Amino acid sequence: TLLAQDLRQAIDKKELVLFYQPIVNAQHQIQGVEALLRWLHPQHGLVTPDTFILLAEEQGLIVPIGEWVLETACKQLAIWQQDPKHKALTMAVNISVRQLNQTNFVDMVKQTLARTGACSKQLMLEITESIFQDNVSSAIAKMNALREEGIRFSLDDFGTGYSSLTFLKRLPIDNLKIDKSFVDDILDDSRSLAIALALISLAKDLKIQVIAEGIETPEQMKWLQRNGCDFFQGYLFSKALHPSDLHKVLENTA
Ligand code: G
Ligand code: G
Ligand code: MN
Ligand code: NA
Repeated sequence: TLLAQDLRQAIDKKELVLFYQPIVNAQHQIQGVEALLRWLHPQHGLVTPDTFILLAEEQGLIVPIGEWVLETACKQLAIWQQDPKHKALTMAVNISVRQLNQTNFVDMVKQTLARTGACSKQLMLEITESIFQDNVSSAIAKMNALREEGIRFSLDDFGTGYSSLTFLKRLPIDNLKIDKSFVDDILDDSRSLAIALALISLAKDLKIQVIAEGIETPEQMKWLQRNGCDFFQGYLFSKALHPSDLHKVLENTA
């Protein structure tokens, strides 16, 4: 079992690692990456976040861990920006609702950008529908403050949570990420297909770009592309990679 005490020390012991999953356009060119956290645990090996993010949230550790994630991702972004081949890449970072609820969230993000020298226009913050359970107005105010700085927002895991279309209309987001659970079924299940089509059409009407996640087959890719998705992410292109492996991929494709 994973222990809170160990997680508390994981940052200092440098056991946390950010992996990066490429996000591609319709021509399969890498436009950016999503940062995905891993814990290189001394006993359990590489642990994925679905098993420890909840622990981190319960223990109040998601705030310091989230700050480490943002800092690390922005440092990587700043390095790419020095390189003519990679300077257009975007960096997407998952933000827990508990982080967004911190009163200093806006300042923390601005300070991290200033400290690392990363360009705000290439940072995307991914939030989930769980923000609808809390103070939505306050979340929207923070999002607007950060969007004034050039930062963009994506709504992640869309369709799996509690959001209503009314909220979607109010939310200042730039991208909608269609959840893997819909992508899995589009070719076999007429209901998933109908929902995916409705989401894409709604996003278009709201002038929001659509990123499809969890794409595993060329058939899924073809369908999503034909039906108006803008960006694509999934094992068909690449899993999340260790920074050194991502570096090799970028060098070979740019
Ligand atoms: O990386 P996947 O492979 O295992 O991620 C599992 C879940 O953990 C996803 O829901 C993803 O959004 C979440 N996650 C990954 N990295 C981070 C992170 O840095 N912060 C937060 N809050 N969630 C993350
Ligand atoms: O919730 P969020 O969308 O942030 O989490 C992304 C999660 O989905 C990560 O755990 C990531 O490793 C996983 N993932 C990304 N692409 C694929 C895919 O094509 N297939 C599967 N099974 N998982 C994927
Ligand atoms: Mn995500
Ligand atoms: Na998702």
